[in-house]
Amino acid sequence: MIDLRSDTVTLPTAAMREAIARAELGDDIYGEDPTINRLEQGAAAIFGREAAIFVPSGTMGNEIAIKVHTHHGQEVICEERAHIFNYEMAMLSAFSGCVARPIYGEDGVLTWAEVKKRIAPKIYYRAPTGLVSLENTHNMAGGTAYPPEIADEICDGVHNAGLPVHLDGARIFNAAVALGKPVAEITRKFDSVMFCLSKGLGAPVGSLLVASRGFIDRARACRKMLGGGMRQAGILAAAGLIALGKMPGRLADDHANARFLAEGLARVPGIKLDPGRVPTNIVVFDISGTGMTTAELTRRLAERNVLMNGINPEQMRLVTHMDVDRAACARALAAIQEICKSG
Ligand code: TLP
Repeated sequence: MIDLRSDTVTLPTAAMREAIARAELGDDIYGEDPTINRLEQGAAAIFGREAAIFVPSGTMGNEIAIKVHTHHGQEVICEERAHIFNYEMAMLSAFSGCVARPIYGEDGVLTWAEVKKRIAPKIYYRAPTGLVSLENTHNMAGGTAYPPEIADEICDGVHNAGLPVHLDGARIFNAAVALGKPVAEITRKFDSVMFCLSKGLGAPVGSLLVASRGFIDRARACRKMLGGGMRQAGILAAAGLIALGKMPGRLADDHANARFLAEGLARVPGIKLDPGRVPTNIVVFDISGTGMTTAELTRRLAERNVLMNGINPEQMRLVTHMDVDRAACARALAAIQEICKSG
């Protein structure tokens, strides 16, 4: 199987499995798991922050951040294809009591000019804005990376309006590689950053939320509310330490493979995409011109041992990662070419 459904499907490396077996453990609810403590301190240092907290998933990291930043009855500004709005089970309402104020951004990238217009005026009959949340890279817009000056300008503007900014940086290391800048630099103006170890970095489980010490103390209580307090989870953090320390360096290979696939797909009749707009490891492409729905293409690809998903009836998404090499990408491309040729 060539599995291009997501970079979440990666399996732990041999080094990760070995580290899991040897991990020093303790009860993290008492703050006594040395491996988790090392991971949290390491993450905080890499991002130039005071503190970090290990959470089971990116979803939990984002939702804890929203909870800490907001009050019930507020609005959260985000891009309309954002993960927090579309794929987190309406938790920003269910858990934090907020509503989303979604805005469309070209390539998923918002600008201060657009955000500024949507910050609620301070009038007693308008729900106040509580938070602005950005996503970098933007998953469903095709793995796009925020130009740092645009993200910085949004952060400055939002802060001047007296509000915080959260970053869903599930794939922030992909953005850093694409931009050629360290994660600390491209995230420095955000009040909180969530990033995932379990995507391109290849760990089996886990994400981190980094922020100020006071914020992380409050996040720890919210994590417990959600049942996310884990005990000897150092076995997960051990793999996470390898993901954080060793894996960012290989993401450029995934980006090159995604670009290779995008260039090939752009030549298939009926498929629409601009390969120049594929900066990282995600390719979103329109197949409406092939006469197939994404459900049909997904099924026919699976018959050829290639897995990828539709994000709606017209758009497919594929994601490259460490468990698909260039040869596997070439085979996946050939399968699509064959299906589209045979009609
Ligand atoms: N994304 C998954 C699916 O949920 C769509 C994927 O396959 O890409 N933020 C972003 C930007 C994400 O892409 C994801 C996962 C998350 C948050 C949530 O992370 P997890 O799956 O660990 O809860």
